[in-house]
Amino acid sequence: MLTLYMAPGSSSMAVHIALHEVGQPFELKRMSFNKKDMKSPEYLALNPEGAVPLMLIDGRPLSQVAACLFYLAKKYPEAKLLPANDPETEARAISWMSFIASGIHPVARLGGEYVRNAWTIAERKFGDGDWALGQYSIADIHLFRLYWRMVNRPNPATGFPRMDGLLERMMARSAVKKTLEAEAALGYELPA
Ligand SMILES: N[C@@H](CCC(=O)N[C@@H](CS)C(=O)NCC(=O)O)C(=O)O
Repeated sequence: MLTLYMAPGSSSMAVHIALHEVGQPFELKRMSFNKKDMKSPEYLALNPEGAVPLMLIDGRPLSQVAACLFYLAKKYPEAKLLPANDPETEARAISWMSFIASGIHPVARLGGEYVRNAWTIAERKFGDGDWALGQYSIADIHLFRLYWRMVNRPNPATGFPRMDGLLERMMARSAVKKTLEAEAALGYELPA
């Protein structure tokens, strides 16, 4: 059984999308920033990082967006979230997800030039294709979540046509629609 500890609109949204993509049954545990759920002793015992996402795989905790996405893509190859048996493409997925986690996510709240620089790098790295790795993958899911969040903040940075194209292609996917509907119904409670 798969269980996702999540807060609507936050980093956990990427894992929520991937869970819909793989089509496996899962349950959600809704966490609240306002109630400081991620810092409760019970949760810290499960995830000492004090953050979402956390996925339980038959009760065993797995943290970090990149790790959860990688697990789902490898465990359920029929969902085609990573090309099978291709070490170079897998490495490119890790390159993207490492950059997203270390180069885009940490600057998201700083705004201004920090955000603009991060998305300028992403725009260049993305190239002219439809998807980060040439075909749809977990890298697109991870990238989409951050870009979706950025464009939904007040005064978003603009001028990233490749990221706008990715946003549009992602919003057309049924897994993304289901995730956005479910998370909106739970209610957003995001930090500034
Ligand atoms: N590098 C982590 C980042 C996770 C993270 O920062 N999660 C935020 C939500 S976007 C969180 O849960 N913060 C806890 C808090 O603010 O109390 C990942 O990729 O999973």
